[in-house]
Amino acid sequence: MKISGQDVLLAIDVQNDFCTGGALAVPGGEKVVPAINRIAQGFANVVLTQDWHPRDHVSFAANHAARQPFETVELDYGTQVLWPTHCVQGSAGAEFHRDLDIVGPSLVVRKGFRRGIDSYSAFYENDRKTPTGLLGYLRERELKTVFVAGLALDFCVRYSAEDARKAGLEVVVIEDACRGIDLDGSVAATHRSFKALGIAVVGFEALL
Ligand code: VGL
Ligand code: ZN
Repeated sequence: MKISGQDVLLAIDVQNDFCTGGALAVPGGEKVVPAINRIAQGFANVVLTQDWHPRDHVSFAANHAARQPFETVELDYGTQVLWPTHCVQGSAGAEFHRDLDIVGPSLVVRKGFRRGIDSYSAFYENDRKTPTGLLGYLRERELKTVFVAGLALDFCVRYSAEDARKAGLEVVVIEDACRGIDLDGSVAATHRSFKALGIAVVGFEALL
């Protein structure tokens, strides 16, 4: 697979809190870092996302009376998983993993920064309609194929890949440059969804 100037690498939430020792550690999360570093060298266009929550964020179990992490609540925009407090704005947990080595031009999209709404996708908040602006950025730059990697496969990678595909972009998920949380079969559901939507899944060596 040859990478062109119309391709963009979208590296999702490669942050300390999603790596071993972090507040919402994804098993093996840090293992995506060397793969993403390698792949990124081949791209002229890279977009990073950064989960970026205020401390009183609605997605944190600690902000709901008598609720535990990984339970769900019904909010005005739909069902929301309650998470351990993670990626608090300005905290060490919200920083990119120290070994993430993206050089050259790149755009950072911060998401989940409004207290009352979560944002898994790089494109839309969890009401599924408030845009982050990334789609406009890709369109204006005439970027047509989005290669997605990062954390977590079954949440922010999944939602980002699905939204890109639904917007008419070609989407390739780099499976071994992702790791999943896997709540109630969410990794298997993610693979079924990718198949149904025509989202390609490859290993990172296919891009070298
Ligand atoms: C994520 C849960 C909560 C993710 C972010 O990056 O997949 N998951 N916030
Ligand atoms: Zn989050």
